[in-house]
Amino acid sequence: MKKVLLTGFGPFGKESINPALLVIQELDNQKLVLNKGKNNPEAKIVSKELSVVFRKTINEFITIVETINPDLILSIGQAGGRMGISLERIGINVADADIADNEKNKPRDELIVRDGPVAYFTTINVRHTFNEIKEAGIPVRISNSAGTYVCNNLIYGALHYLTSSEKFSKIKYGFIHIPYLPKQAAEMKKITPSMPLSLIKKAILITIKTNLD
Ligand code: PCA
Repeated sequence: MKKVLLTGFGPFGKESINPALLVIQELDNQKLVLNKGKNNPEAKIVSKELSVVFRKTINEFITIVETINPDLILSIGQAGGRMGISLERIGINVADADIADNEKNKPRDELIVRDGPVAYFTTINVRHTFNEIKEAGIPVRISNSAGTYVCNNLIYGALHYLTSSEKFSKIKYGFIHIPYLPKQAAEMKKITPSMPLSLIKKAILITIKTNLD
């Protein structure tokens, strides 16, 4: 049976929840039937939380990949204020924070990997995934910037590790930024976009099915 690793971040900044963590917890241990007509589950989800801490998140990621050896990896993070599901296309070699991470690091204009390439593309099929999620009636965009905070740190660090690894270079890696939940948005003074967990969950399952072959 194929293994899908989902990673998600916990709360950070002023937030007390992170929908990324809630959704991966709901999906943990779920089994998937990939092709209609077959009854046996062919993939299993394993979910792991990563720290909202620069560098540490990459080291945790590497340890988890080496333990689990998954076929596909999707990392999930919150992008509060975005209108829908964001399929991230790229991670850049920049760590530049406007708010401190959960261990009070606040890098400014730093490289993630000295002498590393400027950027890495995520390795899931972003366009095909976009089409499938849209087809299911869920608001989705392809995003060309995951920012320069901890999520981008993970994307760049994960892809730098995977692409230069002999053992893991074939593992596909994707990153999905998700909006606030309605209950988070309801607390805000300004009307703010949000998406229910059920739709976020559906978009993640579509992404998995689209990219596992
Ligand atoms: N979102 C932040 C870090 C953790 C998360 O869920 C980001 O977009 O960088």
